[in-house]
Order: sequence, then structure tokens, then C-alpha cells
Amino acid sequence: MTETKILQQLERRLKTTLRFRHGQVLGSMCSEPDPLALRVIRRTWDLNAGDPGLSPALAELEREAVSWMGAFWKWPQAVGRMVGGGTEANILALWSARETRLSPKRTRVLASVSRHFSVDKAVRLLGLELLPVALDADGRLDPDKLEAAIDDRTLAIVASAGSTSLGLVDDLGALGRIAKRHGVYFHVDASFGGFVLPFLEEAGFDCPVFGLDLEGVSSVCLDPHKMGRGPIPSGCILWKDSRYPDAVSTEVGYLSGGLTRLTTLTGTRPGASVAAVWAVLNKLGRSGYVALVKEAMTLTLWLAEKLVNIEGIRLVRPPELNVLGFYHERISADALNSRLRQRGWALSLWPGFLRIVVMPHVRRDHLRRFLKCLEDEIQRG
Ligand code: 0PR
Repeated sequence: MTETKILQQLERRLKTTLRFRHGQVLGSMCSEPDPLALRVIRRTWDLNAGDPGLSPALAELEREAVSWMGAFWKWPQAVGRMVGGGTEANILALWSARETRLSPKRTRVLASVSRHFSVDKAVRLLGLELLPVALDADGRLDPDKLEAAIDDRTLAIVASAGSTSLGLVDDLGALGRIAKRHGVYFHVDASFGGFVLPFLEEAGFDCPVFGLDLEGVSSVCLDPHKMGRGPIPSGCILWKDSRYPDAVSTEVGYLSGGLTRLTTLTGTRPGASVAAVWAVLNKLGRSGYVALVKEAMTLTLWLAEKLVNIEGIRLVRPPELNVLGFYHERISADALNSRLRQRGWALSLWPGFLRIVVMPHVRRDHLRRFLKCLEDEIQRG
């Protein structure tokens, strides 16, 4: 086929794809990357971050990007890597916990019932066991119940900083103290909230306790491809000290850079993604992310108010981050979701409620159109 024909076919076949820029994707935790990412990708699309000897400069960009993200999480000296996303980071965190455990008896991972499913994947892959812990009255991992479940078989605790369902942040301070008291590994899954929490206070909103500097916290993951405006995929894991990444590293002698220490699960890694994240971090900087978070949170609170003014609509919980769960008192979430989907809206369906994530691509005029549509559907009964 000629290139022209291939491109024409591609365009035709992708026509039905819901693109972020069209304004009807309201349930995704990914977003449109900053346009600078694309410009950087064009220049770096042939780089393999898994072969650092070929481009020591790229390895340095990665270290700088990791250190920026460490600084956002109050620990610029963090040892970390850019990875494919939250799933790879969660697997790496638990793998490093397993490799550094004090006794092979420690096989249990404690995580809340609202953990992301990638934690389950990690536990299965690593031959560990998962012990789900109930939520407290506010929908967060209950520290008392968690502590009661710890024994000499406990390997690690995983908490959420921005849960997938409702964007809730577990009590990282209390959980860290418990982890320290019992000498267990503590991983914070900030896949979603990692690029929100560090900027909330400056944006003028209440901010829960967070940070890799908190006592007891061993690692954190955060995804530039969610709220960081990075390309898809781009993720990051940060460890408090090198003991953990060292335990999961492999030394390879035959690569072009001589003896190389590799820490990620994947071998070949998109260098373009690393360079693009470095570029976007430098472009936005702290103030850019503060502005982004301020806009997303302002819009979330505006939407929350509009939603509760619609007859029969209730919020599952007041929003903590830019994630909103809502339901209708009489129409099932399932039915409402399929009707909205027929009208082109892509929300996320959870047991008993619908979720909207107010990502950077979501604008007020999109939400106005959505609210009008939702009201129409409710009036039809
Ligand atoms: N941890 C949390 C708290 C998450 O929300 C997610 C992803 C992960 C880990 C895993 O991250 P990766 O997908 O980067 O490996 N949450 C999104 C979700 O499950 C993933 C996603 C994003 C799915 C965008 C679809 C989509 O359109 O909703």
C-alpha cells in the first residue's frame, strides 16, 4: 500500500475513536499531553532508555525528571525510575519489598478494598497473598483495622493517594507510623494524585498529609500520563533509599555503556517518553502545575454544585481531588450510563455510581453540554 492510502485508511478507521479534545471523555484518568511533548517526541522517538550507554544525556534527563518528581513529593534525593505507568510501578514496589524482606514467612500484602486492580496483579505475579482491609466511615483505608491485621506474615501495606473510584487519599501519616512501628514496607500508590497533591495547597484548597518524607513510607508512584500532562505512557516510581531498587536491579555487562544496572521491569523503554516528561516538567514547573490543579479543582467544585441541583442526583462523597462520583436516586447507574453513552458521553461506571474525572482536557463548556444532556435523560425518566 502507498503511504497515502495507509494514512487515509488509518484516519477512516480511527474516526469513531473518542478523542480527549472533543470534550466527551469524562471518565478517563488519562488526558491530552502538553503539545510540547509531541515536539520532543518527534526529535527523540528512536531513543531507547533501556540502553543508557548509547545516550548518557538521556539517562541524565531521566535522573533530573525523577528528582523533580521527588521534590514534588518532598524528597528530592529519591532514587527512582521512569516506567510504563502505575501498574509497572506497583509491581516494582512490591517486588522490591519481597526481595528485601526479613523472613520468607512475610507474604501478605495489606491494601484497602478500593485499591487499584494492578495491586492484585502484582500480588499474583509475585506469589504473595492479598489481605483486603475495610474502609473507614470516610471511605479511606481504616488505620485501626489495618493495624489489627498486621502480624509476622505481613510484608507490605499499599495505600492510595487518589483512589481510582473516588479520588480519596488514605491517611498516609497514620499509616506510615503503623508501618514503621511494625517494620513493614509501605508503598503509596499516587498514580493519580501524585501530580495533584503537591500543588493543592498553593492552589488554595485543603490538602491531606502526603510526602515520601513521611516516616515509614518506603516508595511512591506517580504518573505523568495522568495529571502530569506527559505522553502516554509515562510513569514514575520513587524509593526513599537505594536499598529497594538495588534489590530488584540486574547488572548487564554487554551493553554499549559497559556494566549497566537496570531496574525497570521492561527492557527497551521509550526514551521519547522520558525526554518529553523532562520537557513538560521544565515548561510547567511548580507554578504551571499549581495553575492546572487550581483550574481542575475549581471546575470539579462547580460541577459538584450543578450536579446536586439536578433533581434526584446525589454525590457519593464530597470530592477531595478532581474526581466526582454521583448517582440518581431512582435511575440505576447502569441505565444512566448506557443512555449517556448512546449520546456520546464516556463516563466510568462503578457499582452504584458514575465517575467523572475532571482532567485538564475537560472544559466548562463541555460540562455545560453534559449537564444539559443529563437533565434531558433524567426528565425522560
Ligand atoms: N493505581 C491507580 C490508583 C490507578 O488509578 C491506576 C490507573 C493505576 C494504579 C495503574 O496505572 P497504569 O494504568 O498507568 O498502569 N487508573 C486508570 C483506571 O483504571 C487507568 C486507566 C487510565 C484506564 C485511563 C483507562 C483509561 O482511559 O481507570
